[in-house]
Amino acid sequence: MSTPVAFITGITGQDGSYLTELLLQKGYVVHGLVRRASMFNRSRIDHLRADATVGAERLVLHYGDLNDLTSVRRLLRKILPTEIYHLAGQSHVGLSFEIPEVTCGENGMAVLGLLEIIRDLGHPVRFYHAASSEIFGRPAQAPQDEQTPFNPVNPYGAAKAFATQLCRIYRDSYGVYACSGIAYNHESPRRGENFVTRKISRAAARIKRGEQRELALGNLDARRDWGYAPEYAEAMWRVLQRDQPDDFIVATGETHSIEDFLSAAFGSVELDWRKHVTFESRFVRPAEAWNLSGNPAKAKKLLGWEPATRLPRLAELMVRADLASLSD
Ligand code: G4F
Repeated sequence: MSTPVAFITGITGQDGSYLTELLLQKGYVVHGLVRRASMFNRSRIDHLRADATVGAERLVLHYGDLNDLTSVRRLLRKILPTEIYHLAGQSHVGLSFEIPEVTCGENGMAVLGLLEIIRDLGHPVRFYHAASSEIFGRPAQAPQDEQTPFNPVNPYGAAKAFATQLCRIYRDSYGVYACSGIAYNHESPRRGENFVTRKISRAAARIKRGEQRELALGNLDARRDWGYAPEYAEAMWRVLQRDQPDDFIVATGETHSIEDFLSAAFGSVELDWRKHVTFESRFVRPAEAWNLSGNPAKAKKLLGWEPATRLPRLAELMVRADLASLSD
């Protein structure tokens, strides 16, 4: 069997880095798209680039941008990957209210552009689209499954809903192998510092070490279905290993409030979060999604995928990693 070749957009992000580790372990050659910036932002994959057992020919980075799909088309024609994982794009929901055009361009129109490239490629390739629970916004039913109607409440969710529907359309109309993994929140020590879980784990560690006193947050009543990111990277890979393309909910099925996460994180270092958390209105969004909890039954049945890590363990492992990085 020939060596599988993956192309990952968003390779330097949390999910991209875990997926790259997984695919390299499985013997893939991995090509990653990297956006040029004046500062390097590759810390999540530096350990892989430094790993002599991986080698420059098995992990190849290319400069490119979702706003320049002609260059992406050229790259894909040259690389001819067997699998494309599209993980890149503005991923902060709150920020999507501030920069809606960038958000919709990167999370919506870029997917359309990639589907068009794949349609013309003349080479069999499987496409994974990183969809989100935000497509459901304020759903009428909980938990949600693959049939739940879309009802996004922010520009990010609207762009993801548009892209998810386009994957279905290209699959049904042109036979493109395109799948959406409808992932609920997934966290890890590699999570960006402006997402609520990492903000909390970092603050708990810093407060414990005497480096911070307070943590300013927005809406504490919000509830989320939080899983562990490396397990979600495994689900992404499994989605593309089936003969027929399809969409899958990737979730734990359990929801918790921000207060629950605070209790677990601060409690793991014997701190009382109520003594440290303050409210800041700028972190409250113009509209909040609610009722988001995913039913992963289809992924369990057809992919053999099941989440293992949940709260409070998830919060504890994040705090422990932040404490360790503070003592480095
Ligand atoms: O951590 P968050 O910013 O994640 P959010 O908005 O749920 O989005 C994440 O998960 C989605 C999957 O369901 C992804 F599609 C998306 O790309 C991203 O990865 O916020 C979680 C909740 C929200 O309800 C927010 O209002 O936490 C609340 N929150 C309260 N205080 C805060 C804060 N969120 C942030 N980021 N910062 C706060 O200070």
